[in-house]
Amino acid sequence: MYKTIYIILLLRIHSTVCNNFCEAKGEQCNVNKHRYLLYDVNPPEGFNLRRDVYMRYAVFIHNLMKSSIPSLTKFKLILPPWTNLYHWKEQKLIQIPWSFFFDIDSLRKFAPVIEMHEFFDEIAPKYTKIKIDEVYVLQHFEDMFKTGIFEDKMEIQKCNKEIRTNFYYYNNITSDNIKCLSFHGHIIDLQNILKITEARTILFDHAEVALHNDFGNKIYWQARRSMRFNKQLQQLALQFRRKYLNSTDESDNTQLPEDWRDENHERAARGGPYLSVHLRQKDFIVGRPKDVPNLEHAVKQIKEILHIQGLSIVFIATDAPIKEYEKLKHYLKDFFVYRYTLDENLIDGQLAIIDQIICSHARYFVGTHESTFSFRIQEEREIMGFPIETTFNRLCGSDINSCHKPSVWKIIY
Ligand SMILES: Nc1nc2c(ncn2[C@@H]2O[C@H](COP(=O)(O)OP(=O)(O)O)[C@@H](O)[C@H]2O)c(=O)[nH]1
Ligand SMILES: *[C@@H]1O[C@H](CO)[C@@H](O)[C@H](O)[C@H]1NC(C)=O
Ligand SMILES: *[C@@H]1O[C@H](CO)[C@@H](O)[C@H](O)[C@H]1NC(C)=O
Ligand SMILES: [Mg+2]
Repeated sequence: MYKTIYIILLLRIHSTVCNNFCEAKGEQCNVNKHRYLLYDVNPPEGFNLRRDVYMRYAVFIHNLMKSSIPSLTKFKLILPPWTNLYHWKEQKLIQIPWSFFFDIDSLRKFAPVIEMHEFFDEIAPKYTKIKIDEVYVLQHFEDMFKTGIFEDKMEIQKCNKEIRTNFYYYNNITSDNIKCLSFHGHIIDLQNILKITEARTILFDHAEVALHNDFGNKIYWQARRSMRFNKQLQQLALQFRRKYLNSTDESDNTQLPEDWRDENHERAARGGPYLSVHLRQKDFIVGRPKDVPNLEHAVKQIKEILHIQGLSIVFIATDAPIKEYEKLKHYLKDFFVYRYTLDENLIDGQLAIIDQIICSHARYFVGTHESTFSFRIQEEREIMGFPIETTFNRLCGSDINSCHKPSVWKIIY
């Protein structure tokens, strides 16, 4: 009996040593070894578009798991750390893990994802440099824009601009093999790359160039539903709802099961007795006055909605400076106006998520035209099962005549 345990232990130790050895040498010694898919997104893109890009790659990997080609089923997806986002105040080049925002266990129920630090632990002994086997920087075909003829294809080509793969600003990750991949098409086409290589680590940069395969279908919504927020942020949002908005999941009928896979199709959410507004300002107000209201115009519309909906409480999520918010609150002094107060312990991205959670639980939501921040709130409300007409609404800009309601993307199970 002791002998057996001893042998098992020996085997264990041996296999770890072997793994480390192989990994350091980049050799193949264990047939079941994992492969790793990394991706990154064009630096100027914001948080909520990045969430959409994640979904494309999560669905991609989810489908690869079902592949009949064994080498394609071995991939894990590395969650790209959040660095230096344009909208965030902290401009330090730090790498923030996904667990700050999302519930990683929940993501894993959809696709085999790991955080960067887990990748480090799995792939290399500490304090060594990691060389990514193959890097593909996706780019658009320049000639397609010239000819106006768009067809699905991909090809290794000269790089359009100077390549700026930054490896998430880690100075211990490099690659000797960086190519530009002109690409037009859907993400499934990237399988062709994975099929013809034995590379163990592959990075797609400017990953947003590859489009969704199945936008809006059942698998898409599974991926979306798996993106539950970090539990601490959910808790903070709940406390705020209880304290200021008379809103609880029981009274609002917004309870969800612990596991997103147990969610049902019922459309029975009521929401807390408040209006929620996502008023995107900053870069949006400069670029698109026809579609995005200024403060005064927003106030007028908010009053109207409160009146029609018979509500007296309004929750405001906005990226406007605090002074602007104070002005807005003043204009709305006949109502109860709230925003989530800044919390020193949280970073900008976390505050933004709390804003999104509170907005999604309102009886009625109105967002900003073409803001991905608003889109993500709408999806959250679809998951909870709100009536369509309480979700797909937007504030109008100066061009009232062409202010159409947002597209309705209904949840599919
Ligand atoms: N806290 C908070 N942050 C916001 C709000 N609106 C925008 N932001 C910030 O600005 C960023 C907007 O970028 P993005 O996520 O790309 O959404 P989009 O540009 O509106 O499509 C968000 O990620 C937030 O960091 C808001 O209502 N509340
Ligand atoms: C690479 O650097 C990061 C940040 O400095 C560190 O956390 C990580 O452990 C390093 N990876 C390896 C394999 O040494
Ligand atoms: C809070 O909500 C409950 C049920 O939704 C309602 O009965 C109660 O009157 C509300 N309280 C206030 C202060 O609005
Ligand atoms: Mg943006």
